[in-house]
Amino acid sequence: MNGAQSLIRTLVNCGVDVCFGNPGTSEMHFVAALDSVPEMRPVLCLFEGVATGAADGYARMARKPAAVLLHLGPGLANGLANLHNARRASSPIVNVVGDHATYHLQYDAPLTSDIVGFARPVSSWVHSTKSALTVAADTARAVQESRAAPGAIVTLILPADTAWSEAQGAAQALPHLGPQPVAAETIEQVAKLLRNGKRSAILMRGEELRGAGLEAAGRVAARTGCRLLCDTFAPRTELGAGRVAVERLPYLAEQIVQSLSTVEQLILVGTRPPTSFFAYPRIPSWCSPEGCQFVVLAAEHEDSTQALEALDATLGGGTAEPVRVPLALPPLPTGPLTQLALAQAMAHLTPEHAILSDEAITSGLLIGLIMAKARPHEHLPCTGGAIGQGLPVALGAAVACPDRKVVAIEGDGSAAYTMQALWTMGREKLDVTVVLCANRAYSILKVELARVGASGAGPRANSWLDLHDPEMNWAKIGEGLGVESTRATTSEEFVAQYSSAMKHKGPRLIEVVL
Ligand SMILES: Cc1ncc(C[n+]2csc(CCOP(=O)(O)OP(=O)(O)O)c2C)c(N)n1
Repeated sequence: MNGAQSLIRTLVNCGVDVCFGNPGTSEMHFVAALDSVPEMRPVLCLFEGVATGAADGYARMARKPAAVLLHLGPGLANGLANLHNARRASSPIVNVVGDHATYHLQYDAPLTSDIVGFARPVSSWVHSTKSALTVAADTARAVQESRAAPGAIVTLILPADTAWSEAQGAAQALPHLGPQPVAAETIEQVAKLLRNGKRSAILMRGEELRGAGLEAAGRVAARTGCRLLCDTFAPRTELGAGRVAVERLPYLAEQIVQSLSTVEQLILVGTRPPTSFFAYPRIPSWCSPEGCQFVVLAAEHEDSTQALEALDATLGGGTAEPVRVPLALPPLPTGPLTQLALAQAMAHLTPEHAILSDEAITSGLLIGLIMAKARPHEHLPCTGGAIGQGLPVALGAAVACPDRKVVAIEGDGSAAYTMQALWTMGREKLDVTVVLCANRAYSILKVELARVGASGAGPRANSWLDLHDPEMNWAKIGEGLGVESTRATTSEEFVAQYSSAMKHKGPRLIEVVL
């Protein structure tokens, strides 16, 4: 067994059996080893930002890491923006970065770079393997670090000679470092606060926004009258009819300020007090009211579901019926294909348990509101503000959940960053429907231009925010990358194309001309 085989076998032993990647010469032994470890599923991506974003989507849905194979420093650098997003999502990812052979580095060959320097800001753990003999142990440690609560990116650098030299077999998984329980005194303290008559809200972001955690939060709210809030870009939320009602914080700072204006106590679960996404002249960055008291019920590495369940029990146990989201399916639209019509059609037609990768930016504002009362589904937003993650996240989610329909709702500007994801969706025959909102503009930046108070913008400035000349033909781009693609210009066309996509399995793209 060589080092590359030892690496892949150890990954599989540790439960990591999907690898998104894009290889080069220094990773050829890794590539060759794929045939000797058939349990590992290799998913080829044509750009590293697709591979890292796919690993993020995979981790958010599978709740375990995928591996990512990257080609030296430049390959890693191409993947950094989506690693940044993944870090903000606390997604576990095992990055394997090939490097020159240890003895070759001294010659400063063209691809030599500071890999550790590229990796450090996005990784909780970086390690460069020194010998094939330690590959197995290093790999098991890497997986353990990435899975440590709440989940993190680790980077394992693998010089080519450690991949091709003789190794000492594979390692087994190390113990899982799960979330820490929250201390009983903390639960008592929060329970006391919730009984003191002040206006309280619980702000959530992580695991507790699903399943038992969400139910417990719903009961706590029903018992105490506190509000339930979640971060604007919480990595994975259960939405739709029947779910415990949670208010999503709005995007704009002044709207957050308005929403929180009456809150006297903010109880934080795996998150921090909300702030403005950007700084703007004359708009506050800090969005909580003056004098608001903050209490941490569970930090990110702690067990938020256990904390909410314990809080519920401390507050009284027994039954309390949470407020739930009612089902409100809008009618199917007819006529012009507006943002409202798009939202109504999607809410009407999207099946139960769908996964929605949301990077529609301005075209998605109504979709968020209207889908929230549609059939139960899960929502994956862009967590770190670096656009170009929606298509890769959809790809990774589809690999993690082959039995569920994945819908990626995309702005055309955002989709252009990582459109190569379409090719992998086609190659892997993934059940993803891409709704491509072609408004031919960076519309949000037109809003931001005004909000930041930038003056003097004329035709040249505005042309930087406009994508009309030339127009990207997304139906042809999708087709060219191996995905069945159509274009919708009216509500009737969109309804026909989207309902067909919802009924059939496999990759589809619908270019929505807005
Ligand atoms: C990596 C990265 N580069 C640039 C930006 C700045 N940016 C934010 S939104 C946006 C345009 C989005 O356009 P589109 O997806 O078409 O959505 P629209 O604004 O038209 O609704 C840009 C360029 C960013 N957020 N991330």
